Amino acid sequence: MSTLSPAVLQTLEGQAIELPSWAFGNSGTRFKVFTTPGTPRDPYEKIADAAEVNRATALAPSVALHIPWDKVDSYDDLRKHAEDLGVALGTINSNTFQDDDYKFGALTHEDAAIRRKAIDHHLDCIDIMDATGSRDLKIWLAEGSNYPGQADLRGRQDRLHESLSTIYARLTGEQRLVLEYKFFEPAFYHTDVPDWGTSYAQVAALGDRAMVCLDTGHHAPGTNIEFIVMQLLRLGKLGSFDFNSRFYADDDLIVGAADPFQLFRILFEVIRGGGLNNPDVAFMLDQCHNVEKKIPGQIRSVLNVQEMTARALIVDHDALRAAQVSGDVLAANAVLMDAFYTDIRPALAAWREDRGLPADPMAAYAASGYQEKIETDRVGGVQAGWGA
Ligand code: PSV
Ligand code: MN
Ligand code: MN
Repeated sequence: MSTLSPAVLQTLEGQAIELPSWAFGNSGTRFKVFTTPGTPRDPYEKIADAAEVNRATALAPSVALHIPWDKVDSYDDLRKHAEDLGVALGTINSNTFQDDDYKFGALTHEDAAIRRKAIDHHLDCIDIMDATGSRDLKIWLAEGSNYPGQADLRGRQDRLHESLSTIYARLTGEQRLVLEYKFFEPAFYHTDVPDWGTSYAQVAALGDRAMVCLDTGHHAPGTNIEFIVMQLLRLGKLGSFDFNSRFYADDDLIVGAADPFQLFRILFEVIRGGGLNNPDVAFMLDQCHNVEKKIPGQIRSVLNVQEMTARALIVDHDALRAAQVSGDVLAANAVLMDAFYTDIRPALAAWREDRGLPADPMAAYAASGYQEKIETDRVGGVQAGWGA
């Protein structure tokens, strides 16, 4: 059995992966939303479910909220509820993609009144951050156009800068703005923040507390995502990850399910760039569980990240460097592949037990009775927000 060194275990102990509240709501495709028994009926229940993931794994100490999907009367009260369950409220995600006014844009809109409305929504989100104690405001924009000529690409970029500057100016203390990019969808011809370069250019123009969010599902097929990770870390602008996996488009499937090797390569570059226990880099899931149970889906996800992190941590760096420097291509590749192919699951299970955690968090959750209880107690759970 492969063993993990004390240094590796210490690094793993510091790992924290934020869960998205919307992963616990019902979700689906544009064809059908399948409801899952036991689905939370309000943000309080979503947080309770997220706390179960943390209880089973000790990997998920915070929960991201999405506004207005997670609107409540008192965020102080929601914060206390989370703290009572041993978790914190994390990133606040804005939403400018479900309002008729935003059909032709929000922060980029030609009409100053609509831009103002979208900016005000973000300022409301920052008010919420003040109450929840959240550090990050995450902005993903559904803005773009479908036909060449439909929109003035340059003007929209300029207006985006202006709008983001107004939002950024409202941040205080440690608060940050993270700007997510996505290459297409819902717009198909052009998207206003389609790639890391555009996100980087926009946040660099704002200041030190504006960073890029990299969602692993938001790239064209074949994109070398780990190269982008390396570059953003090198530039000091990688603010956060949205982890998920994809086969085709923005599938939002369980991270590490479609391509565990890609996840390994990404985490290897995170470690190489000093990003793993760097507080400037937030690790988050951005997933939906359309056909599987949601809580075990989230447990599986954080375990996948932990497992690939452990494999990336056992790469023999000295051997790798020696092979790289001497130009031994195959030896260098073999060093990386040796780590990737090492089954560290038994070692991780033993380590969990040492720390008083279940060796098999999936089995422990299944045996806990929580799923049966929520399926009995909760009737009429809510949708994650898409189409709600
Ligand atoms: C839409 O693509 C999206 O999946 C983005 O990745 C956001 O992070 C998420 O929705 C929540 O707004
Ligand atoms: Mn995302
Ligand atoms: Mn997405």
